[in-house]
Amino acid sequence: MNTYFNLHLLKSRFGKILLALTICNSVAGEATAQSADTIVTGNPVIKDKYTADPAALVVGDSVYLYTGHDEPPAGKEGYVMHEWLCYSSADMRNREEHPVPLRVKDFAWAKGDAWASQVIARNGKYYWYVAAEHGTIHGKAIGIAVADKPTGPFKDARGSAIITNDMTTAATISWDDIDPSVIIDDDAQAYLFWGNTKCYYAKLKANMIELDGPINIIDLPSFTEAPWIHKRNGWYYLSYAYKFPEKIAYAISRSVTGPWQFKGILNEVAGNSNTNHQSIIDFKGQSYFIYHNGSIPTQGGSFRRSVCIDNLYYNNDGTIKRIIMTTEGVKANAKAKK
Ligand code: FUB
Repeated sequence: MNTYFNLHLLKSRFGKILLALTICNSVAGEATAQSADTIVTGNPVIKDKYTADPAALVVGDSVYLYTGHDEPPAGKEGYVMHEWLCYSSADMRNREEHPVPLRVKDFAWAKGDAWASQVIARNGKYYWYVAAEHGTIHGKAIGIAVADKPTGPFKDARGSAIITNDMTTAATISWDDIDPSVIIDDDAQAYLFWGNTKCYYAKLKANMIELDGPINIIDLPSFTEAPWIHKRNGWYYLSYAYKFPEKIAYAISRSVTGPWQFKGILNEVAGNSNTNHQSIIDFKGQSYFIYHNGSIPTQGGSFRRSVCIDNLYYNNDGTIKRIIMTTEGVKANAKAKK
């Protein structure tokens, strides 16, 4: 069987570039073609910008998708990231982009690098935990912005970073304080997870912008970065980027503070990208795995990444089936309001 790809760039009468990708399968000389629509709105889900480090938040009937924005100039290989982006979707397949709600320059203490982030809601406010390069304390740091709406506008909630590199000495690298992920447990205690090479966590005060205890370390096999903490049916899930190039692995526990049982690989190396950075949510009866790869032709790659969405399925015992990364992406959620 020969598989080949026809790429058509069509310019609509509204001036938008529409990428119509038709996959044709040739079996014994007979060609069949998938619907172009299936591919146009499939993976990657954002085609007009390079997006990375997805973090999704369910708010009522919508999912807000926050991403980083890869903007390296032609010829440069390295992370060039100045801002975070925000999209919303009612059905996980179609989405709208909102005006840029947060830039790294909105944090006076930061000097660059709008790296991975997560937004979480509490008491009618939206707290955006971000990683950025600190301006005066060597290394990466974690800051928090706050807004009254999921689309912003967001502003620095503290005027300083909550985590700086001098607060974590277990790793000698300067970029171990990245990739924040936050959970509010059933007893209302919030926890911040983060890390690179070491996975850290600490309690947060109810105001969501101050630590409420010591910084702890979780021992996870081949932990690289990108912890994502979520809870479902009595199990806590700590998924993370595993080894390098990154796969995504996960551990489960009956308590947010562990002990954690390693459950193996969840997602394989993503196409054309050495990072994979996942977000996991449930929305209207379906579970989703949101991640990035480097699949936009022809410049896509490890520093020009693209967010993708595929289905995630749990087993009856709470473990998760291996993710199948697809070109088609997810169907429109049938339970979403029209
Ligand atoms: O986007 C910059 C960094 O690359 C993130 O903080 C990591 O998770 C990796 O995706």
